[in-house]
Amino acid sequence: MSATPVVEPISLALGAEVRAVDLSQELSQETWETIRNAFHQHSVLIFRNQELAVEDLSRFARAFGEPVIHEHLLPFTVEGHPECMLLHNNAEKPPGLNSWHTDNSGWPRPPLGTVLYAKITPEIGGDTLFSNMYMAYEALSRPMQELLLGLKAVHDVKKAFGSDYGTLQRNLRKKGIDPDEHFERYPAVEHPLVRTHPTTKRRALYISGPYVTHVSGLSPAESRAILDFLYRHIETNEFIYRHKWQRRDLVLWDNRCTQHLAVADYFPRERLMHRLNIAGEAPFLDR
Ligand SMILES: O=C(O)CCC(=O)C(=O)O
Ligand SMILES: [Fe+2]
Repeated sequence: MSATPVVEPISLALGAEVRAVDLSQELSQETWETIRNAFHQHSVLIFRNQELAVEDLSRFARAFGEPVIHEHLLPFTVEGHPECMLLHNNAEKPPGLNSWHTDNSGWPRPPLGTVLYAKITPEIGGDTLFSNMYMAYEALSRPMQELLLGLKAVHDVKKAFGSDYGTLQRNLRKKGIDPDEHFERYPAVEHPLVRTHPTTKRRALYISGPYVTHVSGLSPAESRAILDFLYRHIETNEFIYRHKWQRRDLVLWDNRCTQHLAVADYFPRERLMHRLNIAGEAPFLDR
């Protein structure tokens, strides 16, 4: 029998720490319900000091949905666990991710959530920032909300894995995968700029800088102006929680209503994370 977890908000924007739970153990249905409810309420969950094997991480992810196996990331997964990616940076592999995004928005059905587990953390640096996209939407004026509700953005995997993700490109080439050829197979997709969260039913702003090429139906100048405004808007301090990692932290975030940014400030120190994506559905807007 597991004790009832304690859920404590960790910032006014989003995020809660979940205490008194050991994720290496079998948890009761009630405990999972508490965790799932906390996830929907706080969008980012933090579990400190968890000693977890890859099997434990997979079981955790499965409590929310099916773990995603990414073809292009197979060379960077734990052997025997194609669902568990390795994010490893050190003196030979400088950190590359350094921009706000929501994961894999260039796919028709982006993952609903991501699990990140800290194996090795630099003594200082390597924080991850999270921004609340419900707040970002709700803070807009009514006319701006009305405008965005009628718009869709084009998300393209080829854009994300071009210039913005130079490190991944290089690493793929090292593994014998030609990124241009590989990503040619993925057509660009259109997603609403504002999406309804399928569980909470709340509306959230849905953009992702590395993937978005333009807003459909606008002139290039209009699209640029709206996107520039929104990219600045999501960086509003009041929407943000900044996570300082400790070894054995597990963080789960909701890609449907948050964005995140991994600060690439710790070179040449080492940072190693285990990462899983949880399958999601096509973004939609209920009007
Ligand atoms: O390494 C991090 O803190 C987050 C990296 C990231 O963007 C991700 O895992 O999706
Ligand atoms: Fe990410």
